[in-house]
Amino acid sequence: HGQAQQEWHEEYHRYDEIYDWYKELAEQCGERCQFNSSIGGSLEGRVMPAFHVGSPAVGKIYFQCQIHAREWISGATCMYIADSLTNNPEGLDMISKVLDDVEFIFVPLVNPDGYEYTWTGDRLWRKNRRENSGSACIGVDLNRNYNDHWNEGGSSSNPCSETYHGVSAASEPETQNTQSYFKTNGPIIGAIDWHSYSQLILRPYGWTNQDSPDETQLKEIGDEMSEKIKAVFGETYTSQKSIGLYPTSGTASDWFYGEDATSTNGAYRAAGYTVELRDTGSYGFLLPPEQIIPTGMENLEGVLEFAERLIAA
Ligand code: ING
Ligand code: ZN
Repeated sequence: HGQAQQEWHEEYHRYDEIYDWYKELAEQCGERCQFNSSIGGSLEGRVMPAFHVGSPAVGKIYFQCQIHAREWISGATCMYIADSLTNNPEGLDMISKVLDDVEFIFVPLVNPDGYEYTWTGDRLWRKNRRENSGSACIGVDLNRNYNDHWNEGGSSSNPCSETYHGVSAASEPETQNTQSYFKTNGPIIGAIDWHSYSQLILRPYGWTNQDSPDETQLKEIGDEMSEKIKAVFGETYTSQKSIGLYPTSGTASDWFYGEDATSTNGAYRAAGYTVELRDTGSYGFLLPPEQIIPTGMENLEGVLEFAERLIAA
């Protein structure tokens, strides 16, 4: 371990390699970890794995990664965080304590078809690879396809749009697989959908300007994560309400949170966030691999703060 893992986090990797990496991480970890080889298949038939580490004495925290194909730092950061939690290379007390209370669930490859396409076709592809009937344009934006206020603004009904919301709520297998895995593993106390770029910590809601019923607490958690992240290398991740960036609906993080008894997430009011990773625009989606480890290091501190706040809540 050690050196080999360090090198792993100095490059981006293909779908197959990432799948195998999580499988091995779980194998060498033993009974504290679990590898689920498939939570379901993508449109093109690629399996979507899940990785678990820790014990759920207090609760479960769910992370999903790479929902947007071109945001490579999302998947890379999830691997850095999964590795650090599992192997705790610095022997941090904080990590072993958190793992006694919390089970972390990673769905590392939410959009496997789109991700592979960024390696083989178009590096800046965002959506999945749905062939839309009646249109020559490909793809549904999975982060407008969740079953929470679907098609209520900030998404598009044009299949050619980057924010095309699909034919119906949760029409896409990748959306269905993540929704059902989240519910099967419920109740989830907190969840983060990892994106790039802009360095933001976004809390509910995206679909309305109203504060969520948990605004005070969710703001506090976001603000604290932002501080912890800044303390590592001085990077600013702005903590704000999601709609403050722009209105959206049908997003994963609003669905994680839900908002009332009619919510479909089966885990009423999980603390749901979207984190936008590095950078603020110099490289954008094309973040150099040298920034994987620093991005991972600062966000590991954010994650530990997130977990501790939720444990204390
Ligand atoms: N940005 C997110 C997007 O899906 C977002 C921002 C997510 C806003 C969730 C509100 C809620 O548009 C990127 N870069 O994908
Ligand atoms: Zn994104």
